[in-house]
Amino acid sequence: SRQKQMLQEIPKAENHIHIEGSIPWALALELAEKNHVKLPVHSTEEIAVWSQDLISRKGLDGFMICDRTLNSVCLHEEDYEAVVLALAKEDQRQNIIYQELHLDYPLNEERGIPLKVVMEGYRSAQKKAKKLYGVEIVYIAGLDRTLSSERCLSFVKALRPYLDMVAGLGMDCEENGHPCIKHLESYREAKEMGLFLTAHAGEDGGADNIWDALLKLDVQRIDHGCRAAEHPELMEYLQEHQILCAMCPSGNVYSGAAASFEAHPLLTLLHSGVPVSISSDDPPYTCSMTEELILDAEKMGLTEAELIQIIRNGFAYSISGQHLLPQFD
Ligand code: ES4
Ligand code: ZN
Repeated sequence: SRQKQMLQEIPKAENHIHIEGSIPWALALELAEKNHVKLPVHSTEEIAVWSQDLISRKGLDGFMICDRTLNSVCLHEEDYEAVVLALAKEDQRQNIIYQELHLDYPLNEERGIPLKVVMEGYRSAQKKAKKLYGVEIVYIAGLDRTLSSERCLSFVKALRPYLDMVAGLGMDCEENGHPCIKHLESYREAKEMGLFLTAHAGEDGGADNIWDALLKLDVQRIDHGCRAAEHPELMEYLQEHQILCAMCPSGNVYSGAAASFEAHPLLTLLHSGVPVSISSDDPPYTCSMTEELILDAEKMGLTEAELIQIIRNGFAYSISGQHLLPQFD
């Protein structure tokens, strides 16, 4: 239809996607073979069945098992580069011209991979993505919130040599039992380093966790923020302070954070004046950003004006993509 074509062709900015959760399945299998890494799955068909089962039974924790398992195929600098370049090539196909990628180094650290290996691979891909595909990639360092505050803080400190490529700090992985406040020190340090601050909150956890992220960690953005829709005061704060909620409806439905697309809180937030944008989170498990927009438009009944507003927000509230707005308009 005409609307589908518009969503396909319009320049887009994606604010919320995780590298480790976005490794194309065929590439993951290829890297597993090259690096002699044993996986519990051996074909894209098996990965589809295995991941759907985990996510439907365990929600967000199931997503994280998939992320951690498939990411284990990355061992060398060129593997990390290949993953991000594959994402950038796909961006070009969808006309995503600017993308903010969460990189969760700690998922690699667990397997003994040095920070330098991961970061140099990602740095090289960032440069090539611009040259080869015209895609501007901005990295957000993600804290695996399940790790100790000490380990997260030392990760933040270790980012100093990479401030030319990393623009923000985020916090992700399993939310239940790991409130934002646990990583207050990391956020203090990151703020001092001049990093943009965001955190996943209000997906698995409650509104209190969103308040803590805003008032104690001083974040400039909330990833997801679903639970805010149940609290008028919180929505008013987000509206007043123009805090973007970078939402991923498919991910929320699959993880159980939202009961259905129809019951997803995005429209409530949008109608309360909260800036929201739409992203894919982990596209192999959810869908591409373009498919996400098409699906949400259909299921939530988003108008064309609302869709344009949401897509525009991706640039307007981005870390450093505001200069691309004229290209969008
Ligand atoms: C993630 Cl909280 C969350 N959701 C989906 N994918 C992820 N990767 C890392 N954290
Ligand atoms: Zn996420």
